[in-house]
Amino acid sequence: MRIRLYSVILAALVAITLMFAGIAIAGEGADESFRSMDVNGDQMLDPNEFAQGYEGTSDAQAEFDAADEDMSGTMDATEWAKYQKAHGMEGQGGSGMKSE
Ligand SMILES: [Ca+2]
Repeated sequence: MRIRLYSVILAALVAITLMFAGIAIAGEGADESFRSMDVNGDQMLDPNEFAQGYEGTSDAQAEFDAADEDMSGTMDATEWAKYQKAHGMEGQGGSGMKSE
């Protein structure tokens, strides 16, 4: 009986550990520039966060709206990655691999 209880607790601990590992991996997977712009750490860029990190010359809000493909009012890491790619910013300022 006692052994059975321990194995249940052990299984729960393993599940919790895996859950946190998954969260850590997801965080690491996000682009470094995205994470640095995501001031409040909610894994989304809002227009203010984007404007703060934006270094271009055109209107930041217009750029944000263009990048916000699903018009959700926030930019996720995928939309940010596409935006960077479209603007030749891929891997800039990050730890990405350089080709030669
Ligand atoms: Ca955010």
